[in-house]
Parts: sequence; C-alpha cells; structure tokens
Amino acid sequence: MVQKAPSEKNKDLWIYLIAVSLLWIKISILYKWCFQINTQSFWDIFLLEATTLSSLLGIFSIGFLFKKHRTRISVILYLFLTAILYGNVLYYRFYIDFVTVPVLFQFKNVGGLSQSTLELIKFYDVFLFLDCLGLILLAKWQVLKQYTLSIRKKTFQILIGFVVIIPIVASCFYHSGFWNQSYDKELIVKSLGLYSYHIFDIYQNSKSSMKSVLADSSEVEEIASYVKKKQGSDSISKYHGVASGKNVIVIFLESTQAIVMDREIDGQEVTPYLNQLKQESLYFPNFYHQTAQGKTSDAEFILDNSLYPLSGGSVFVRKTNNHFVALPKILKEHEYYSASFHGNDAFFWNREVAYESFGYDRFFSKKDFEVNEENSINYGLKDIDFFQQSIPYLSELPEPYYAKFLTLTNHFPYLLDPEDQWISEPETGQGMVNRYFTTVRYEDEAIKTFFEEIKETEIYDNSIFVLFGDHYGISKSYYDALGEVLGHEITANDDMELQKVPLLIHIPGMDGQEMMTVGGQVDLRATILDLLGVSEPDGALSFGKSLLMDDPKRFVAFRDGSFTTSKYSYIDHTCYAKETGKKVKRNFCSPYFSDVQQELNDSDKIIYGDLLRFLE
Ligand code: GP9
Ligand code: MN
Repeated sequence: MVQKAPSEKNKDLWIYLIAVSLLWIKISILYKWCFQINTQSFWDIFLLEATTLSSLLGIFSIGFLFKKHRTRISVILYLFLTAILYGNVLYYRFYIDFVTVPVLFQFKNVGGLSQSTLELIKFYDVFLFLDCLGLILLAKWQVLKQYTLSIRKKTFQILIGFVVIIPIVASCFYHSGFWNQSYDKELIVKSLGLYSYHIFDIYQNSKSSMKSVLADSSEVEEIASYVKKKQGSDSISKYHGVASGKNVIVIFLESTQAIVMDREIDGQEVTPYLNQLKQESLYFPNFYHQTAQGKTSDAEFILDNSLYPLSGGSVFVRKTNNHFVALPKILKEHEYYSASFHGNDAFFWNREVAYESFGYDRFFSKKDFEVNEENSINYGLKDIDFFQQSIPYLSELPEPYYAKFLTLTNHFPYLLDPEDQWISEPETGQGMVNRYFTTVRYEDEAIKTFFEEIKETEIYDNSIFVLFGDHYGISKSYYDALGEVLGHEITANDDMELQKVPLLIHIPGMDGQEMMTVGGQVDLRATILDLLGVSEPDGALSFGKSLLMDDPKRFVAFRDGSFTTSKYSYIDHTCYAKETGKKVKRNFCSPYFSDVQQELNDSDKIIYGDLLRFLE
C-alpha cells in the first residue's frame, strides 16, 4: 500500500495518521495516570479507547476539507488539542473533574494564571509537549513528503465515516444511562472519550441557551406548586422573628471544612476562636456545602437565591442578564441596605455585574482598601487587615443592613507569611495539606479580631452573625495526606462527610445550642428570613427550608446528583448507611430520588429559562 510516488495526492496522510496515533497514545497514558476514570470491564476500556481514537480520526480529518495546507492544519489541530488536554490535566489535578466550556470562558474572571494555577503546574509536564515538537519537525521533514499513501478519496471518506460513528454509537448503547445523567462528567468521558465529551458539552450549552427563548410562564406554576408542597403548612419555627429588624452580617469562611472544628494539631487548636464562638451560637454540625465549579461564587449564589448552582461554570459569569429575586432585593422591601466586602478585584467571578443583578447597593472591593505588599498574599488583602479596614465602612452603612464579608487568606495553595503562622503544620508528605491547617488557624484569628473590634461598637447588639464555610478546601486529590491527619483512610462515605462545612449563627444575648438539622447552603436564605420574621415573596421559586424547623423528610442534594439525609447518603449510584459507612440496599435511598432530581432539574429550568422574569 505504501509506495514512493511523485504524486501530490494524499501526501498529507502520513502526518494525519502520525498525529492521530501520537495523541491517542498520549491521552491513553493520561487516562491511566492522571484522570482516574473508573473502567471496570474489558468493554469499558475498549470503548473508551475506541471512542477516543474515533474522535481523533474525525477531528483531524477536518484538514482534508481543505485543498491546501493540510499538514499545517494537522499540526495546528495537534497543538490546540494538546492545549485542551493540558487544561484538563491542570483542572483535574485539583478538582478531580473535567473542564467544561463555561469554565474555559470564565478563565479571565478567575484571575487568569494565578498563583493557584501555577501551583498545579509540575516540571515534568514538559513531557506532555515534547511530542508537539516531534510532530512539527516531522511535518517539516521533506523525506516524508515523498511518500504517499494511495487511497481513493471516496474510500477514505466512507472509512472515516464508519470508524468515527460506529464506536460512538456502540458506546452510547453500552452506556445508555449517560443521556439522563449529563451532570456526571466522568460517565460522559468514559462513554464518548475526552474530545467527544467536549463536543457534547458545547452542544449541551448551546441547547441550554435556547431554553430562555422557549420558556413560558406555565413552567413557573409547576415549580411553585412543588415549592409550596415542600414548605408544607408549618412554615413558622419557634425562632421566627427573634432577630426582627436586626442587621445581618454574613461571614464566608473561605475553603473551611467542618473537620477543622475542635481539631488539634500537635496539641494546638486549629480554630480556638470558632470553637469558643460556637458555644455561644446556634451551631450546625450537619451542614453541607452544595457548590460546584463556581466555588465561592456558587456559595454566594446559593445563599442569595436559594437555588442550586449550575453543573458547569458559574451563574455569576454565565447568567447575570437573568432576572433574580435575590436576598438583597427581598430585604430591600423591608428597608434593608445591602453591601458586600471582599479584598480581591471587583471583576473576579464577575462579582460587580452579578451583584448589580442581585440588588446589592454597594460592593467594597480591593480598590476600596489599602492593599500593599505587606498586607496581602495570594489573591488579595489578608483577612485581619480586611476586617480592620472594613469596620469603619460598616459603621457608615444605613441600618438595618445585610452585609456580606468574603474572607480570602485560607485559599488554595494556602500561603502564609511566617509572622501569620500561629500553629505548627501537621507532617504529612503533602505540603498543601499541611499548610491548610495553618491558614485556617490564621483565618480563625481574623474572625477573633473582627468580633473583638465589633463588640466595641453598637453594631454588635444590633446585629446577627452568620458564619459558614463556602466549600471544601482539601480536594480528593489530597485524600491520602488528609487521611494521615484524620487518622483513617477516606472512604466514599467519609468523602460525603467531608463536604460538611461549619455553620454558626450568633445572636447576641441568645444562648448557644447545637442544632442537629441536616441541611445545606440552599437552606440559608430561608433560615435568615425565618430569624428576621420576613416571609419569602409570594410564589417564590426557591428550594430552601429554614434550618430551624424540624422536617424528617429533609435531604441535601448535590450538583452531581448525590444526596444525603439524616441516615443515608447516596453516592455514585450507591446507597450508604451513614452511621456504619456500609453499603445498604438501594431502597433506603430511593424514596428521595424523584425529589432530588426534580429540584436539580427545576433549578436548572429556572436559571436557563430565566423563569424569575415571569414573577417580576
Ligand atoms: C476570590 C475568592 C476565592 O475572589 O472568591 O475564589 P474561589 O476560588 O474560592 O472561588
Ligand atoms: Mn472560595
């Protein structure tokens, strides 16, 4: 079949085949060593490899649509696909998840190539690019150009058509469930291969953009009736209105997981101040974060809107043109002023735009603070300086107000100046995990500074304080080292428990109490409104239920479709008993399936369909 020929015909086939093979080998190595794709059978592996090869054959064949520059196009495609692959490698290293199109588009909104990204780049990553150099040299090598592969154009087209389509169709039948579980990105990659996953993701995103145009107000009624059923008739707790007319001060504890509470490292408490404050507060040890790819911005979105985050990207970046009935707008009806404080740039997570849509009156961002080399680290102003510089602004706000403080120092990769290190690091082999506990300790000191200063003012008695962790700080990639600190191996059931974040509601003059309610961030807005004695607006589309109310049917749903209740957790299609951590029969979890699905789907409908416009 290979022949030396002067003909120009098909001389680019060599580069095409080399490019496909090289990238296929590279990605297969990464499937094994970087992306931990759960392949359990021969067919899982075979279809993953076959779909990956077929998508590469398909993508590189684009070059043959052109009459000229086919070799050049193959090389450009190779570099582009390698860049996508490397983007996934970096993202996966921290999040154990695959990049989505919205994540790529929001790159500029999350500070671009920050210290956090740099921390994920390893020196050996250079090996992921050596093949690019090899391909460029081969493409320039004149000897190769003398060899042609003789294959008729029609035959080539039919062949490519078959090898591209057959594995993908076969895999779609084999993994038929993935159509209904499009939030399960690992399953889509396993079913379609990495590059077809990205194409599928682009298709899904463009489909969701159409939803807003097609949505109508009848969808609102359906969702509103579900919400009404969930709220039930007993929507008043015994705490209803205890903080009526008070300021609401919410403090976001950056990346703070519940495991830091009451924990000692080398005999020193990690959170001495929070441990003391929780004795004088309503403390919720069974409270979970529900964020997804939008991290802090998701936590803010959930708090203010009582909706679920999107499974790809952040609502702050993707959907700020929507109508929202957010907490600042609800409280404005009760004469509340709303402000957010954060020691990072205003554009980060597109906050300045999102806040406008939510109805905030003022955003104190980096430009409102004095930020210099000494008082900043990582993303911005150190927490202690942040609180100290914020209090004068806070004192000036018209009362009553809803003020939100977003701390920042306890952020991946957990950097600290030596003078801010209050405790020694644990000694695991993973510096990132070791440093985490010291930056949490610094954050705790900042909270102490804040309360000490605020207690000197009248603000303290006129306010209630809600402190909660925005999301996890230690991702699955670091569970081996975290297991060393916790003293046990981390199982799937433990992973669910690691999604717990602290929640403290401090109401001056009220005794502390441990509240065992199993709840999530989606319940925060209802809880705050309950304390203020304010009702949700009529027909509100929100999924939270006040954490101060008993409800045996409570569940906490997560964006990937998993959920937890007081007794059971449903993780990766398996039901676990929380107490023993053991797998149990599916029917213990099944009573919740339909409500969990309904809430996640309805929340998506509200966001993608911009349904709240029908309420205004
Ligand atoms: C940055 C802060 C932290 O402004 O919100 O961002 P995160 O990475 O946690 O979303
Ligand atoms: Mn955060």
